[in-house]
Amino acid sequence: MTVIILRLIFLNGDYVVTLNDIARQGANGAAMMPIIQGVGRAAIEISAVLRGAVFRGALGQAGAENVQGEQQQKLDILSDEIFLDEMRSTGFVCAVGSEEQEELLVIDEYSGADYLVLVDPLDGSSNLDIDGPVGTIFSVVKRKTEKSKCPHVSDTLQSGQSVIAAGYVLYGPALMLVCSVGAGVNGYTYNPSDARFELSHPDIRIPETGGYYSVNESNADKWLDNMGANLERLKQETGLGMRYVGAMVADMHRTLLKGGIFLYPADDKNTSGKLRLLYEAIPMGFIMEQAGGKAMSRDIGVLNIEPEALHQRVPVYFGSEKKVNILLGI
Ligand code: P6P
Repeated sequence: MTVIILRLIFLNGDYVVTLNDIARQGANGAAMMPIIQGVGRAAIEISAVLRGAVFRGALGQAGAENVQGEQQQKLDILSDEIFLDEMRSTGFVCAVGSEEQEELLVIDEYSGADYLVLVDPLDGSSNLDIDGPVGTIFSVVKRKTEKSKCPHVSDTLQSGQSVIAAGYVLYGPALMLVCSVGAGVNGYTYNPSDARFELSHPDIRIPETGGYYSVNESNADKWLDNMGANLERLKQETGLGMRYVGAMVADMHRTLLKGGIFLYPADDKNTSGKLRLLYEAIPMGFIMEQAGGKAMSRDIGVLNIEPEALHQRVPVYFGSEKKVNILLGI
């Protein structure tokens, strides 16, 4: 209490809520706060690298493919390294499963720690060359293997029901960190004058009305699961406008704040969908449901899918419950 009083004195009476407040949220806040603080440090470092990238020739492709068969951007690799380093610095993470790494990355110095983090370090990185928004997506699960044993990829194969914390960083005009430890969703914006994240969007709830539908409609003629007809029904019944950035974090953040629906259906090229279950669909689905929305994948809640592989892909339909139900005809 003394610390708070001192702050009130020195910050002309305004008590500022920072990421430290997470320690008071729900049953898992105290355990998750150090890890989310680590995500915040990584976000600040990655943001600085992105803003100076053009001057250091760091934009563009790295000349290698990731396990997804996608061209890696130089900044994908650098962001992955920064994120891993900050997870190591927390002392609470034993391993990281990353979009940019084929295998699970064990943090040797902390292989006995309790938690694993799944991450897409730089989501939507194809937007970088046009100075578009990109993001980092993460989720945290507790290990299943004994602490005396080496963490194993099977530790990551847990459904969204086992997620302890999840969230995303949005590198936009402002630097934002939106996260949940299972007690609702809060948005924090980096305040450069105080050099820290401060609560800017308390208790985010997806609006039931309004918003947009957000999908890459150029794939419509290839969609599976009758999604072409389903989307036409949604458009007819709701009259929603369309917005699409091509970076999941930006499209989902707009859906969360303005309402509507984000979808990436399976198609005859990506018959299981394009987005990755463990470090895109589950964390973003967790956030969507914590914000009062609905997160489906075909006919099952995305948080109920039992993962079978680290880089498994799934179709996603995430948004306000009413819009998801209209899309799926339920
Ligand atoms: P498309 C970015 O590459 C990503 O993984 C997501 O961030 C985004 O939602 C999706 O792919 C965009 O895919 O095929 O529309 O470019």
